[in-house]
Amino acid sequence: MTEIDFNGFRVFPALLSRQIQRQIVDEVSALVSQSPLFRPVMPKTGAPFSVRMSCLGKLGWVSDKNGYRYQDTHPVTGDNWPAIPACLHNIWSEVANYVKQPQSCIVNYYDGEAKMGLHRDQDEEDLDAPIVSISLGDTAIFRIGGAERKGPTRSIKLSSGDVVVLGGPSRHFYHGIDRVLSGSSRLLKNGGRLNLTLRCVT
Ligand code: MD6
Ligand code: FE
Repeated sequence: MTEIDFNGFRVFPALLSRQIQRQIVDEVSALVSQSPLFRPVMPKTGAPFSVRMSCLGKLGWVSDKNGYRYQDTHPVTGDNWPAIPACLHNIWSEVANYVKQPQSCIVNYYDGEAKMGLHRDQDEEDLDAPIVSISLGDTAIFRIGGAERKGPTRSIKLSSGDVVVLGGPSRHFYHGIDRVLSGSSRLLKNGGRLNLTLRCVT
């Protein structure tokens, strides 16, 4: 079922069963313990992000004083990123409607205070491929606008188990997280929200 579908922006509310959500959290938590969450900083200003992040797959996205980019190693450990688990490839196959499989999964963790400013994802070379986003844990207030930063936006609640696809024109739309509703889910042991975004990069 898709509740919202415009310009290739699709929301699949509660696509993932509680059992699958738990399986994903268990598998991703084990991988993130080898490839720990780090706090990126903004290029130029060096201001820290409020989210902490890690990545899975051949390529991971990093942000530091040198800019935004994809690279094949973790910026702190220097190790390659762990592989994307099969359960995430399966979700991509179910909703992405794209010939390739994702090469990268960005793992974002939001504690009570974390949010993410309005941005577009433009560091991928394959700008035709959709991005698939999986929400786990506390509910987030997601904001989506259009191709221009100044245009109108709407806000959508994303709950644990919801899956979003940014495909077609919406692949280039501004979006962000206004805030996370602390304590709204009991999925994650320590609370907070986990967001997984699957991408094709090259
Ligand atoms: C988040 N998501 O849900 C942030 N980017 O925590 C994103 O920034 C995002 O949901 C590209 C495509 C889908 C997304
Ligand atoms: Fe994004």
